[in-house]
Parts: sequence; C-alpha cells; structure tokens
Amino acid sequence: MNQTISTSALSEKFIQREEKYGAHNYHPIPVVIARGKGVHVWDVEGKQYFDFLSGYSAVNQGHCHPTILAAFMEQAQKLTLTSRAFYNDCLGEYEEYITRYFGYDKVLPMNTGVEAVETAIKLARKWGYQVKGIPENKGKIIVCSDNFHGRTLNVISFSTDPTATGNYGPFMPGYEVIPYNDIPALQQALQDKNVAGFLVEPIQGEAGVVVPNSGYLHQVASLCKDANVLFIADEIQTGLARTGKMLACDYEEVRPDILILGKALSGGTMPISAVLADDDIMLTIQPGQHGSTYGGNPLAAKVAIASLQVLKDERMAENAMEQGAYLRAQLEALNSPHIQLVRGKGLFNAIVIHHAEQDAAWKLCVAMKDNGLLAKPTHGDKIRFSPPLLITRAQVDECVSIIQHSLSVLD
Ligand code: IF1
Repeated sequence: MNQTISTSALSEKFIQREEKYGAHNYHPIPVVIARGKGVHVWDVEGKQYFDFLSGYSAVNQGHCHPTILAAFMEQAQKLTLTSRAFYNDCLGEYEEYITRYFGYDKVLPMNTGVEAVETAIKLARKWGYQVKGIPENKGKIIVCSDNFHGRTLNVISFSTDPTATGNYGPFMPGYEVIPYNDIPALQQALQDKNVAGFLVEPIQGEAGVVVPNSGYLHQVASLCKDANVLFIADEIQTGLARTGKMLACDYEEVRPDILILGKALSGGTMPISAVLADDDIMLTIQPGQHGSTYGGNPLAAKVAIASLQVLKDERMAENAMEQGAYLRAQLEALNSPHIQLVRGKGLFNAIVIHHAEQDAAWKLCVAMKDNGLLAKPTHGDKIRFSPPLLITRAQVDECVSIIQHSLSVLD
C-alpha cells in the first residue's frame, strides 16, 4: 500500500472521481464501500460497518448471501439471457415457484421496481377498458400524496414531491392524488366510475416509514372490491419479510389484486422485479403489448427462486419481527432528547430527529458512520433504520450503543 496516502485520502480519491465523472444526482454519505457480508460492509480502508440501509431493502437477505450467490454463479455459467423471443428452461420453473409462493395465477417479470409499477398501471388500465368497461382514454388511477413509486416520467407524474418533479413536465394525465391513510378521501375518489385502480404503499417508505392506522389496508381492500376497482399494492420496499411478515399486506390478511415486488427479489445481486395478478387481469395483456429485453431472463429466474427460498429457510420474517420490536424498544429506552419519534414495523424503521439545526439528521448519520453504522437521512429530519434481516439480538445491542454514542454530536 502506498505509504503516503492516509486512509481518508484513499476514500477521498474515490469520492472525487465520482464527483468528476458521474452525474450529480445523488449526495452520498462520505464512505466508500468495497466489500459486504451479511449485516456488515467494509470500506476501502478496511473499516467495518453495520449496514442500516440494506440497499434500500434490496439486501434483506444480507450482503453476498452464499445460497443466492451459488445460484447466481451456477446459472451464470450456463445461460444468462435468451430474450423472450424464445423459451428458456428456467423461466417456467420461476413462474410456477413465485405464483405458488404468493398465491396468484400469473407473474409478469420485469427488472427494476419502477418498471414493475409501470407494468401494474398498464395492466390496471387495460383491465379497466377491457373488463370493467371504462370508456376509451377515461381510465383513472388513484394514488396517495407523499408516495414514492419510482422515477420514470409517468410515475413522477403523480408524485407530490417537488424535488422529484421540478422542471420535468409536462406530466401524464389520468391520476388523482388523495391523502394517505384517509379512508373518507378514498371513498370519495371511488365514486368516479372511471377509476381502474388504487395504487398504494402498505407503509410509505420515502415519506419516512409512515405506518397507516391499523385496519387501513383492510378497508382499502374492501372499498376497492365494492367499487370494482383494482387494489394495487407496491410492496417493492415493504415486501419480502422486511416488515416482519412476508408481505406488509399480510398484517391485515388482505390480498391485493395486483402485487408489485422488486428489490430483495434478487438479494441485491441484480435488478429483478415482478407483477403478480390473477388471469382476469393478467391475460388482458396479449403478445407484443408489453415486455422487456431482460425481464424473465434465466439468470434472474434462478436468482429470484434462491432469494425467495432463503427468506423462508432462514425465517427472516420472524427474525425481522422479533429484532425489529427489540430495536424500537431499545431506541425508545434511550430517551434521547434528539429523538422525537421511533416508528416502523419489523426491521423497516425510522427515527424522527428533534433538533434546532436543519442538518441534524445528516450530522448524526456522519457521526454514526464514524462510529461504524451506515444510515441515510430522508426528508431532512428522518433517518431510516433497516438492517439486513439476519441481524442478531447481540448485534442490535451493539448498534443501539453506536447510535447512543453518536447522538452526543447533537448535544
Ligand atoms: C432512489 C426512497 C427507498 C420504492 C417503492 C418503487 C420503487 C421504490 C415503494 C422504485 C424505490 C428507492 C429508489 C432509490 C431510493 C429509494 C427509496 F427513499 F426513495 F423511497 F427505498 F426508500 N416503489 N425506492 O421504494 O424502484 O425503480 O428504484 O428499482 O434513489 O431512487 P426502482
């Protein structure tokens, strides 16, 4: 190793190179990660951290999970992509596996989360015209304020976050925004006979882990059913054991008409997303009417099966439930004047910072980084705490002690 480069200077080199050659669409915490294993990552200087972001819940199974990597490497040496112009010998196995896993007739495989959201909206519109009988081009989708469903022009068309939408217009029509967690507003919006679907996050992520009232999803499902409107759940972030159940919808035993999954479907190894629905909805899309070059590729098929299997085999939902409750209790027990609120379900949590300084959450995240724990502020005063789902109780203790120690920067 070059003796003249101090450890922080090494990180600085990586950071400056990204700054110079990469678009400035992110403002990362100043840490350069080079390796990951389970709940830990290591920076280029070899310093170890707990990962409390888990790639925005893509790494629920932990970094570089051996079973997922084994499936990846085995398939990568045989066949990676055929396109959907031909059949491949993995896709059917995956389709059968995931539809049985979640109890739907069919799956439509895509890559990124936002592509799956786009797919769900296209499905809802087609169903609206072909099954429900909505007049041509009148179809409407209801969404919630403070939603986050991705970053395509269509999907930001119904964002209420000016940072996401500023100077990107004109936007796509056909959406109505209602407040989140507001049943009367939904009832009102459902009066319109041209509504095809209601798209909702079971817990709002980007808004700062906003958990709706108990019973909300149940009422949503029943109101949508009564109005002949599709209940579309974006479980891209809340799904796959993150919240302590396989799906956040399982808490209220509701079954969305269209279920959207992404992120942890690959355990963080590649972009894999999926839309699940029954035949009356899914078969409204016919050959040539939708697709993707990479969607349903054999590598993704094998990786997704392994990623789902690992969640069950290692009881990750159960562990998320147990460690999440413990984490929230321990954070509350800190009784810190700087923590206004601890909220979440399972290992999908956030703290709301109470402090006069605007950048207090950022400062705390930098202090936690220095002390060996990585997290990122969202919407200024909130910090998400979502470690990989295999975290142990002893590790939670260690993390809470790091957080406690770090909070002193706000004194
Ligand atoms: C970024 C947030 C998390 C999502 C839900 C769809 C998507 C996402 C519920 C789109 C993506 C990510 C993307 C990431 C930041 C991030 C995020 F803070 F913005 F809200 F995770 F909490 N539906 N969420 O959460 O999935 O196309 O990205 O695969 O920087 O944009 P994608």
